[in-house]
Amino acid sequence: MRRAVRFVIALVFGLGLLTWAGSVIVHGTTREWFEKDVSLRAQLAVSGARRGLVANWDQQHVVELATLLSDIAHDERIMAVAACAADSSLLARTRDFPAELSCASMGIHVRPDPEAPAAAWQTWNSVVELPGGTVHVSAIPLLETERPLGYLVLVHDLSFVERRAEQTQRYLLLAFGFLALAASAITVVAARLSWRGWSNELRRILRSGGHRPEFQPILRDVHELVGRIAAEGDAEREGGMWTPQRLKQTLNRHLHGERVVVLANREPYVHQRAEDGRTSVMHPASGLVTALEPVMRACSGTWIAHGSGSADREMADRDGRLRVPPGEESYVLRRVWLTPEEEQGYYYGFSNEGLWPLCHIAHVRPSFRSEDWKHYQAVNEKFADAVCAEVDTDDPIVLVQDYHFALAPGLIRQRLPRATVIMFWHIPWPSSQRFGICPWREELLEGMLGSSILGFHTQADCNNFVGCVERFLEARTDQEQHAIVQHGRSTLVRPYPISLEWPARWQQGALTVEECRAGVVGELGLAPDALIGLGVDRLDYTKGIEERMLAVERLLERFPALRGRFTFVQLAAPSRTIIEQYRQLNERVEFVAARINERFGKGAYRPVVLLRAHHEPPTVFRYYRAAHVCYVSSLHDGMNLVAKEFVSAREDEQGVLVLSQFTGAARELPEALIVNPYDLDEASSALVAALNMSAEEQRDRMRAMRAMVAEFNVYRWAGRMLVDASRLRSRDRLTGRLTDHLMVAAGLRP
Ligand code: ADQ
Repeated sequence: MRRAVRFVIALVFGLGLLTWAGSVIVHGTTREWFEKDVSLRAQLAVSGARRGLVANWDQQHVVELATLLSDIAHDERIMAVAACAADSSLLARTRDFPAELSCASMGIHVRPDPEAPAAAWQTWNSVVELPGGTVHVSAIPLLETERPLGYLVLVHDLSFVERRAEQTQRYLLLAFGFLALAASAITVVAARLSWRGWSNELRRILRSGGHRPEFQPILRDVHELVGRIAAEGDAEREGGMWTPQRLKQTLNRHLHGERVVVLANREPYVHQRAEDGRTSVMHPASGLVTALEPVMRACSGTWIAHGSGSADREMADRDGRLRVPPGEESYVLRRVWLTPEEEQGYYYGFSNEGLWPLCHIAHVRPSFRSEDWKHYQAVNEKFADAVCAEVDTDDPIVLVQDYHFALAPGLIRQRLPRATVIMFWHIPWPSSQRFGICPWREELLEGMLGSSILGFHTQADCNNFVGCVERFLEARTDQEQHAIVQHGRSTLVRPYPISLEWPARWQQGALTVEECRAGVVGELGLAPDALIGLGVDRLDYTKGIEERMLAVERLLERFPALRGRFTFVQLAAPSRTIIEQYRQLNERVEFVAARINERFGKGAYRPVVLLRAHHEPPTVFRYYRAAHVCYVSSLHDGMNLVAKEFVSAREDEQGVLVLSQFTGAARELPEALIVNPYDLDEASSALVAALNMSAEEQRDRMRAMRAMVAEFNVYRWAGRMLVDASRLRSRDRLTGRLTDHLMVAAGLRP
């Protein structure tokens, strides 16, 4: 309270000072305006009477002249008027003309040089202090064609100007005073109603109401909620970069350090047995793993996934568990085993031949088979059971990942009604028209609405999802909360654009850009001054690899100077190779690469180097650093982390990103050269522009993109979802408690 009083006193004093300064300025200004006004009126009065004045302007007509002057003086503000001849003798004057003023004293101002021509005569205005008060005097020449007849002196009473200025000043003081009081009052009220003030106030109320024992449990929850909201406000205000430590703190602060359970099809570490019998660990080529693994290292908990590696079973315990990352062991990997039939139906069939093409506009027709659907349902059940086996509370936090598990949120909700389920959909969500072709569209939507929070990369994906729910389900959309309400439960639908850890783990101890480039040049047998283009993808038809090759072909057609100098290196990890469309893509990409090499290759020079293999992250990182330009040409992509990885690898602030407009990343990285990958002329123009771009422009663009990826990194992505989840948990706990108490009070529950 004392602080508030001090603040108000300071505010009033400050505003008072301002008011005083303001009123002085306003007084001067209003007075100036009034004087200008008076001068103008004098001019008008003279010109109105001009004809009569000219006709009677001599000693013979002094009576008529005096009458004319009296007429002019009828204006309430003109005190007196005098007519002076050209030689400054008095012709006539009104009765009240001040004796202190004479024609001679005015004349020298009207005609400073008596020899000067008539045109040089000038009107003179001045404020004069007289014993009776301040007056304004205007001496206005009277000319007849070019002949100066003399001048009129008009005396204005200025006391009204003073009166007006004082009145204005008074109103102004009043207005400022009122404003000061209102601002103080609003500030005090706002301060008291701010989060902190509000929470303190509520705490005070709670303390005073806390003597009733039946309210103790609910009050405890309200206390906790209020405290948490205040803490969240503090955290938001803290701002700054999201780091693993901050994510961990967020988890501790908001979720009491609860363990997070991740459910994803892909495991972060795959154990493979080579032909020579040795076991190795592989990091799969997957955007989901790239993003989520650093989050799990920061949060700890359990990652449940399909154990797909040939040596996975022997590296895990009886229950399929092991601690990872190897050597660091900060979280548990729980492997779930699938039969070949389950893998075929759930993974290759329904997920990758049905949902994947359904969600991507890449001109591949989705296939929906009921046997695949049955496997999909059964595997979702199996994983939901695994989640329940891994959790140690009845309200765990479960992060369900991607299109392989659309049914899992609903199944987990059935088993653990109080769980907080966050589902993140890593690929685009189609329009309702497109989604409508799926025979099990309602079941999929119902399953997903088992989530507490449903996240997509972009707002457009969220809108499409909400559109599908509105079209195919009976559910209410809560526009304000961005939520869907069904069966009395609500699911928040929000965009959380995914990103990378920052700085990249592989940066530590990495070779310099020059060393990386020299290494790649040597390895691939390129010319020392070679210009290197780069593509990095799973071999997937959504990534537009074929279109990328065609753009390179067009580039070499249009710009012959690049032949022999430009090489495009494509790292392509084989993916889903048992699916026919993927096999066909593989062949087409190989065919186009071979054709380009045949057309433009010469001697040892090959314009396209196709490295069809999985590469471990440090190798991919080395290629990013070696490249002059990285081309991401997806036909449709939820986000695309390759674009962000290229940016994160270039702390030298050089290198150009050419990016498809059909990626989620294009919305976040407008400094890339954004292209339509289907338009080969546009894409090849962008490639040549990238290769010719000045070092300064490269630096400016790369710097802006790096700032973006650094700030909106993957810790922030996870942190925002977890903070939203903690708010929901607090709210649900509170409403749950409240319902319990009301039921007890109504005698419906003992
Ligand atoms: P993906 O379709 O897997 O991800 P993307 O985001 O580009 O696509 O991530 C690919 C990852 O695989 C990158 O980390 C990349 O380094 C790695 N990779 C690619 N080729 C490789 C190779 N030859 N060898 C080794 N590693 C390779 C899905 C969605 C995306 C979304 C992510 C994350 O399709 O739109 O960005 O999930 O949500």
